[in-house]
Amino acid sequence: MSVSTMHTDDVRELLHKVAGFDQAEGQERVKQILHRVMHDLFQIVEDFDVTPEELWRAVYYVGELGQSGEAALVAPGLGIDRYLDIRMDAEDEQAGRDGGTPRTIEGPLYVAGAPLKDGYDRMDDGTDTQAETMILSGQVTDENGQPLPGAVVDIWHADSKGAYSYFDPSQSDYNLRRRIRTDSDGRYKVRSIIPSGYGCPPDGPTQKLLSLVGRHGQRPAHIHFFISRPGYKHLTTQINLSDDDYTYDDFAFATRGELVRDAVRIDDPETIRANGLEVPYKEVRFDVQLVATEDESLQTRHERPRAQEETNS
Ligand code: MBD
Ligand code: FE
Repeated sequence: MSVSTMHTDDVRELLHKVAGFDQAEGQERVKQILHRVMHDLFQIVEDFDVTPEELWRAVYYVGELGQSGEAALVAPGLGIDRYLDIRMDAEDEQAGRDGGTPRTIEGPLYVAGAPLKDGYDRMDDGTDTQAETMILSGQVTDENGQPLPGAVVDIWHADSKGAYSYFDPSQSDYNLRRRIRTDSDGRYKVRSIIPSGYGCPPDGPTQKLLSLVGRHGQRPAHIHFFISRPGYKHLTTQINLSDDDYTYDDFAFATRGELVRDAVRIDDPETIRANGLEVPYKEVRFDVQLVATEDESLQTRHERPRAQEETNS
């Protein structure tokens, strides 16, 4: 049965009151956006003849999503994070501050306040015996290739099971999370382990929705970065390792061609010893170019809820 009620006075008045348009209190911007959201939701119900059963299932899905703590996980799966990047890229281009290393999404698994070291540190606590050793290094420069000393490279990644410390309480505090201040030559270096890709919890609401549209919930092996220095645009990015089944098939849409890196196996005994290691390891290089800006609001990461980060909102 298909009926048309969107243009009736009843629905118009209902939406007007739902959005608080008849109230003096409240925020105008919220009213306008909520009005549009509810109007468009009702329009979808009309256009697709959504049944009460379907609509209630969706309402309870939202509840389930909140209870599971997966709201910020389904978001990248629905392209929200990628869409915001597309917008910020377009804004940068319009303002003439594009260029430098490309941004890509932050994801929901950052933890603020990782140990801060000069030039080098080891990121893993040595307990992940499945994992291959990784030496990750690079140089931070401006767009002309001038080295940038004193930049903070904030790095986080998963273990060999694809799990992140803090969210995986079995890992030690700040395992696989470090901040490295670049040396006088703009360089940073860490010893860590090669991460595995991430998979959404198979029984959670995110995977449930993805499966309903025939999608998987896998990310390739990747390493996250925040890179900042006064006078330069804050950069949120990641590298995705090549040779992963999902390198170009990421459920979170974070892969960008310029951000794919090989993990190169090093088994030459002299090189191994020169790096203070005893066994073969994999080397990953990631050089970063920052874009200069005088706008201080662009020099720090934008606000969002983050673990262990104080927010004012
Ligand atoms: C991750 O590790 C991640 O980076 C994103 C974007 C989503 C889920 C898990
Ligand atoms: Fe991640």
